[in-house]
Amino acid sequence: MAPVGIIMGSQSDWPTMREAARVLDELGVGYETRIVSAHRTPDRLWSYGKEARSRGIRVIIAGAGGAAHLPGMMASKTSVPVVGVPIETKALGGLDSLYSIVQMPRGFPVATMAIGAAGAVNGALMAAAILAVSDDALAQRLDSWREALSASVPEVPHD
Ligand code: RP5
Repeated sequence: MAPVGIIMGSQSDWPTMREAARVLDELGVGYETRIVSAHRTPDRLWSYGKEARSRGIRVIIAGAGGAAHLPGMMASKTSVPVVGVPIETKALGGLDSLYSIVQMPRGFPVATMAIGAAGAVNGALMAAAILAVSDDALAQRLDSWREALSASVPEVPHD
């Protein structure tokens, strides 16, 4: 069973969340993808959260936009760590998503990333780092990924 669940509130979130999938592919981390909406499919959210741990999910990356209740609701339903990705929105630029995800009441944390694609990429890296705590081979792959990123940054800007 895949250790990472990438979930999102809508099909429209996939262009952002596929960035997380891409990074997990690069790191050789298995994942599944699901559309789980807190508002439109609450029963699906409930059963996904209830079964996540017993199905072998070890980290959940949850992307949602607007009144973005998915990551927080998921965190209330499972003790599997939830990494939240605020989707950029047309109306409010994703600040609505960010505030909805980051301001969890005490007791039910969501590790909240940056708005948009950067957040999706970092969500995957955070999930990998969590798994790497007990997986030395993955820790090594994560270090190599970071070294490659550093090596790709030129010292001098060019036109
Ligand atoms: C949220 O509503 C989703 O996460 C999505 O970001 C937003 C808009 O969804 P659509 O109307 O595009 O399906 O639940």
